Amino acid sequence: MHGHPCLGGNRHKNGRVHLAVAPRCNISCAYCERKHDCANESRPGVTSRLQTPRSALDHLRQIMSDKKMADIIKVVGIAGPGDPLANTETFETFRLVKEEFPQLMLCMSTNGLLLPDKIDELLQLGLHSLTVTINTLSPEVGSRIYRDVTLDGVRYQGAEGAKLLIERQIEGVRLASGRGVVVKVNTVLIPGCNDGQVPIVADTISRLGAFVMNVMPLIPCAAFKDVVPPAAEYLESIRVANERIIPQFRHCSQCRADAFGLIGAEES
Ligand code: CLF
Ligand code: SF4
Repeated sequence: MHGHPCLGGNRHKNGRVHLAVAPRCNISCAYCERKHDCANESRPGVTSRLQTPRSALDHLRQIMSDKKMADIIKVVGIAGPGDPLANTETFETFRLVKEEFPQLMLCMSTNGLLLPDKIDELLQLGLHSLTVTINTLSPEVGSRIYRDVTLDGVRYQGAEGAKLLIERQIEGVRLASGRGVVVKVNTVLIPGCNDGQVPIVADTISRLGAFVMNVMPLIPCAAFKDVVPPAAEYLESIRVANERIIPQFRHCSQCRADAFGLIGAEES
């Protein structure tokens, strides 16, 4: 995918910069501790230094002034520490980056709640690729994963909140894929909670036009701190079982919201 390290480009050669400009979130996942990076795309347990859009641009300039890094970096991603779409700074940052570094692909990771409302703006900014974290399509299962969901100033809880989130995630993936954005779906595998949901999510996102699925192991945290994370063999068996439905991504390193360089050779 034109050098995108998470979407089939050579990840030993091509890298990304994450700009940590998005602190706020509009949902509450049971595996998230808000003082950490978004667990849907970034590794919890490390607190990022927040950047303003201007300081993020300065940071990117500094990285790109290094000849070696400038050759490596192909993608600028916003992946937290909260949900990018819940922060106006995300849009301002993309605008600044696109103006100065038009050759870099813009990428974003979101819980999807605001995606149907924001897709036009993202397309205008030239968004190339998008990750949406979808852990379940069942409001009942979702009520165990999402403690609350806030939309237009109203807080929804339990299955009602989960249903609202799921409907908007599906609509967002449909709209984005249909309009040419490369969509990856992350599913956090939470043993004993959403195992049975993975093939249902895989089937639905495949029909909606998603490009690849990334089944990620739960990192036990917050309300799920005592859940035993999936063993590597179990995770691999889930990926193999769903590979027939949609391609599976296997090289995710659950990056920090401020990581840069080659994936797996972390700098931040
Ligand atoms: Fe960043 Fe994510 Fe874009 Fe990649 S990361 S916003 S799609 S540029 Fe990649 Fe990192 Fe895994 Fe994400 S290895 S956590 S999948
Ligand atoms: Fe935390 Fe990310 Fe979930 Fe928001 S979407 S609650 S930041 S894990």
